[in-house]
Amino acid sequence: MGGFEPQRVFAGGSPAIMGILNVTPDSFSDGGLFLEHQAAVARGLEMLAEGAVIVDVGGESTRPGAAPVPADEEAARVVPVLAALAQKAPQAVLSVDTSKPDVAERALAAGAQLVNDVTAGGDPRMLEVVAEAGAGIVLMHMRGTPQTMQQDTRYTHVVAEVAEFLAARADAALAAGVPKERIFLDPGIGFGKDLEGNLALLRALAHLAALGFALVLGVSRKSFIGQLTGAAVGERLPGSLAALLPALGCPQVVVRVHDVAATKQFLQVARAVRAA
Ligand code: HH2
Repeated sequence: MGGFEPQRVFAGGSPAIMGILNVTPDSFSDGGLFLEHQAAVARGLEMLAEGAVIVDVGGESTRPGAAPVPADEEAARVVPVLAALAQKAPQAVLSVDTSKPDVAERALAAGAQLVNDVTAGGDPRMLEVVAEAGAGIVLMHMRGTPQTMQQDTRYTHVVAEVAEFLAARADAALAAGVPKERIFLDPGIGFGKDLEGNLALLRALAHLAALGFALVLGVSRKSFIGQLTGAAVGERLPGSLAALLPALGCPQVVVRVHDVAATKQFLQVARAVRAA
């Protein structure tokens, strides 16, 4: 279970695309869960066809102030979707967006190969679960929890603090037995940062890449784009693409996005121009 082949992620070059699949049902009706499942699997397959290399399946929202979801409920949302995608798209790299080791364990058994943990192994058992399964892990920087993270967004040196945190968490993952090529670092854009902090981290992406690990970058539709432009969530695609520019200068980056087809086209053209 869970064997992660890191070379598959960048086989098509960098940046590689991780498509976001949130299975967080807010609307229930008769048969709603089944429809939700079908729709989620269909969207996952669609993102793979559009050019995603990884599909990141999440069952708990990490929006500022979002309520926590019990492990059994979170697993019940993501495990059947991962199992169906593993069966229908064996070439895909499947990721589970969770910070709970129990959920990660069940997701890895169902066919996920990567754990996207926004708490960077905050629960120490997470790193053991990942090492044991031969899986990969995304270690993201966040200050506090989704409930508290926007209460204090002041840093003395945001880039240095985030880099120091990520280096320490990478050391913890290495010590737990996760090999270096299976570790991804993520500055956690929007997780306990204000506009200035988010922009400083984007500008310093190459500095974070210099830590020597592959990166994940999540900017898609985030509120800093709304702060800069006034655009509503559904209208932030152009800003989301612009925010990916720093990723083009780094050797190995995965970009986590909602709009896979548009991102693919943007990256194809941007990479061709850089290579010309
Ligand atoms: N952002 C979100 C969730 N998970 N994981 C990583 N590694 N990096 C990110 O930047 C990141 C993440 C928030 O975005 P979204 O999935 O759209 O929303 P929600 O968590 O509310 O479902």
